[in-house]
Amino acid sequence: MNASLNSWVEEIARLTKPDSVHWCTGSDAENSRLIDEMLTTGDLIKLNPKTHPNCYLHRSHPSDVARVEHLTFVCTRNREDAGPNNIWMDPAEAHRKIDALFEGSMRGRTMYVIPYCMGPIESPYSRCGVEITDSPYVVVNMRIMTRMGDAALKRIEREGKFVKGLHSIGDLDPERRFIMHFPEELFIKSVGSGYGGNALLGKKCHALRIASWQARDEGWLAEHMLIMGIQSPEGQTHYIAGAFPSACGKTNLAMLVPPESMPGWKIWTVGDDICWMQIGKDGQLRAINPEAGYFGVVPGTNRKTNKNAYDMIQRDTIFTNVALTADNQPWWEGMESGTPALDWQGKPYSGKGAAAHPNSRFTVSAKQNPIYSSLAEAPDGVPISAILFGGRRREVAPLVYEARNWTHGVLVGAGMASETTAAAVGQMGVVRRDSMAMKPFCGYNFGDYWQHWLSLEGKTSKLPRIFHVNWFRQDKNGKFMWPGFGENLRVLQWIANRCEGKAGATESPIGFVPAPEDLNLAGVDLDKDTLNTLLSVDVGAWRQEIDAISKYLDEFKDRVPAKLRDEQRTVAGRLG
Ligand code: GTP
Ligand code: SPV
Ligand code: MN
Repeated sequence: MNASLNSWVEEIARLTKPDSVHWCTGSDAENSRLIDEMLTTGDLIKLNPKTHPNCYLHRSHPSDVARVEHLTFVCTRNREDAGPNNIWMDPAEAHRKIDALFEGSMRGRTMYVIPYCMGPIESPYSRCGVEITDSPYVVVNMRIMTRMGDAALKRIEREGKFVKGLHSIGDLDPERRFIMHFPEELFIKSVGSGYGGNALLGKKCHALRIASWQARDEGWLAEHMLIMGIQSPEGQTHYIAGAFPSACGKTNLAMLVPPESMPGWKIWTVGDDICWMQIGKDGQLRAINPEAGYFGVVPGTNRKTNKNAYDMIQRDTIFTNVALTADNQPWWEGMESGTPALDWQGKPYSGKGAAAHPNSRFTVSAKQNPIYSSLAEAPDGVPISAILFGGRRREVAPLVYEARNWTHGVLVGAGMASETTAAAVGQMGVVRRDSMAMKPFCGYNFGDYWQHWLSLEGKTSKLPRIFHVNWFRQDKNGKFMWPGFGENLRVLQWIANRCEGKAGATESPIGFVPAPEDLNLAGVDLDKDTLNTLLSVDVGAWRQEIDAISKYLDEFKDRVPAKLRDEQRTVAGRLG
């Protein structure tokens, strides 16, 4: 047994005073026992076994349904290292404050020790962690989302290095809820929330906030990106990584079902939320998915929007905060059949408002995905041909455009903006800057992060091309102008062809935009005017956009790379 791990576990037990300590092995028997316990306590409700075998519903506390960015801290010795993109607290003060809440917080409960590996156990790109928690819901979710248990513990014992995560649900009072990161100590402390991104510490806390810090030091990237393979009818496959903010379409794009009018095209999912990339020996940027499952947005998922996702969650799935039908089937907005009897809080559904919480989620093993890539567990990852940045923009951003070069692409990512969604507590539908979809997840100063992105250009000549996409343009009646979902493949086809130098484009002040005839639109229901609007660049609106980006860069003061500043001025100059 690893001595430092053991003494840390003992130290935490002395602080939190649990009734007992359980080291998780990840076995089936352990999982069944935890589920049975939660069925007894009411933490889980068994769903209809005839329609949804081995599926469960968890209802979280009504004040605990999403990430809490205003209660999420990055605690670095030097305040500037956390940057204006994070809320900072002095590490000593942060430890004092949060340890007071951990004091005796596990009394009467079991303390679970979860060794886990982010990434395939055998991959050199993978990194391990240990989460200590008093929540059995966290244990069963971590078992789906990570490689959890004995195999991970072996790797930890061999390597000696791991990220520490301490979690307690505390009393669930938002006044005593904090998610704290100590990147210099590889330490995470989270108290007062049982919700996914706040409590499953392997995910956003480790694989993004801590990992992004490690990645900068070690020369790689930890990103909020999907990874997918797109295979043409000729059999050529390109791997694409895409950064869209929370609840902006990563899972759906990664599991895309090709439209009937595009026979022969195939999509393969490598990952749907997090992507770790390193420059491989071949000079290519290679990506792994550090996760083993999906913690996906439920509302909107149906046979038409995403049959793969819909089919995947009919068995062996944990649902959080969905509604229930009279015969105990899960129900959510966008479901095409059934009627909700109980809302997400378990109250009789009144017919007013949403029955399922807009941020209700499914947790499911990636192995249940019908299009799980055969290379998803490859130790060396997959080579990335293109990087997509995208947001939810009802106006301004065209359907797709390509950056001129790497530096311009980094500016496109840095300047990204998107409307806020239900994935985090706060106002919805407000446009905010969300660089590389990492605003809530970058564990250090964005200025340094952009510099890190720029620096990759000096390390290889084989970097991917960079594109920006927007599926969310709206007309004056608020209707989405682009059909989205499976039809997004038409944009991916253009992107794949651009990577091969085979597709046309028109140069605009913001980059290369396809003309209508450059896209394969056979079989899509779209009128000419709508298409022209989707592919147009409104120079006036973009002047305002580049001004807004310039002001945004100002917030990062002297940490803004001069090269990024120059690039922003170049684009402003092109817009006139
Ligand atoms: P996180 O798990 O929060 O990081 O989100 P995500 O980026 O994986 O988002 P997801 O794919 O779950 O999509 C969120 C919402 O956007 C769902 O309600 C989808 O139905 C909707 N959505 C996804 N793709 C499209 C699209 O192409 N067009 C439209 N109109 N909606 C979409
Ligand atoms: C997100 O909010 O981007 C998610 C869900 O993927 S959570 O794991 O809660 O962060
Ligand atoms: Mn996410």
